[in-house]
Amino acid sequence: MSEKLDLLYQEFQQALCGSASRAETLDLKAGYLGSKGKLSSILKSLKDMSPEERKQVGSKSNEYKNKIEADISAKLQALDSEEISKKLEKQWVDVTLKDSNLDLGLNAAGYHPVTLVQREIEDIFSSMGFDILDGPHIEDDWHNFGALNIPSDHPARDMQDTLWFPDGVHLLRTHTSPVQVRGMESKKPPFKFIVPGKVFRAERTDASHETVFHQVEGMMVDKNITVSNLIYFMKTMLSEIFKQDVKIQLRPGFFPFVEPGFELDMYTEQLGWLELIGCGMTHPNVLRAGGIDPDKYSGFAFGMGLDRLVMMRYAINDVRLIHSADLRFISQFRSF
Ligand code: FA5
Repeated sequence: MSEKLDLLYQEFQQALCGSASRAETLDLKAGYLGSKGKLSSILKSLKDMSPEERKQVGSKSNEYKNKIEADISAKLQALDSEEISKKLEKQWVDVTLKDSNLDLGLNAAGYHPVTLVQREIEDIFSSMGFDILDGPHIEDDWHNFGALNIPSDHPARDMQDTLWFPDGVHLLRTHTSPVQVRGMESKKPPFKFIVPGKVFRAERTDASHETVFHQVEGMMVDKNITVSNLIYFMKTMLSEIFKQDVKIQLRPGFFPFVEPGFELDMYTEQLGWLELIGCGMTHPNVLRAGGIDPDKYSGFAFGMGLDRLVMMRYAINDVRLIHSADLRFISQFRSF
């Protein structure tokens, strides 16, 4: 029996040598150590042996069992590292390799025109003491509508075609105005801030309408703020951006969160009058929703179409070019 065990181990070693995969190796293990395995059946037959033989065969079988286990795990390790080296051979990357034709966005195209104008606006407003805030793209009903004096049954909700999440509470913000509410929640008056960012509407696109576009919100709250403060900041910003005295007009405009409310249009030779900014004096209900006493403080707010401003600045005649990711378009702004 002792010789039979030696032979069994030799046979195992040969088979292990020929095993080329993890699966084969594990099969082999089962063939020897599994419940119906070759070594296991010898161990099972111990009960029919004489006490002397049982002792001898028992201890030898255990010795081989341990050896087989050790051999198997060494083999599995060897197979693993072989596989890793094979992968490394196939998938190596030369990190020092330079491809002079690689079209890196920054070198080839410069910054996106929206980024360029956004940065200018941020500079202009920070030089006038405004903070720059950010807010989430996924908003809730309260911040996008409720706190802005637009209750759930208000027809003004239909002015902006909203992309809702299935829970009926969350939505992709339709304007940057919810950050007015977040600003009021986090600051104590007096304060003034702007909020540049992306907004989303389920709109049909045309030359001046996109579904994803950019706005810059602004809000100023202090004692005795009036419409003349609003006009001053709007004119200063536009004159800085266009490097000239700009022609603007204010028309009455309805936004539930301001009273009075205005549409501000701007004129250029190429594009004529273009509706650019919604603005007005912050409605007392909105100040209250933000925890501010409207009897003590007043404020103005504005929401500007950044893409439209970019269009005027660079005489771009179709807003859809802005998100086209077309390098022929984007690379024209490299010099700014
Ligand atoms: C608003 O979104 C208000 N939240 C603005 C506001 C803020 C008013 C604070 C008062 C106080 P409106 O839907 O008009 O308003 O959009 C504001 C600006 O975004 C527009 O003047 C226009 O320049 C731009 N805009 C609107 N829809 C689109 C669109 N589909 N594509 C590109 N620009 C757009």
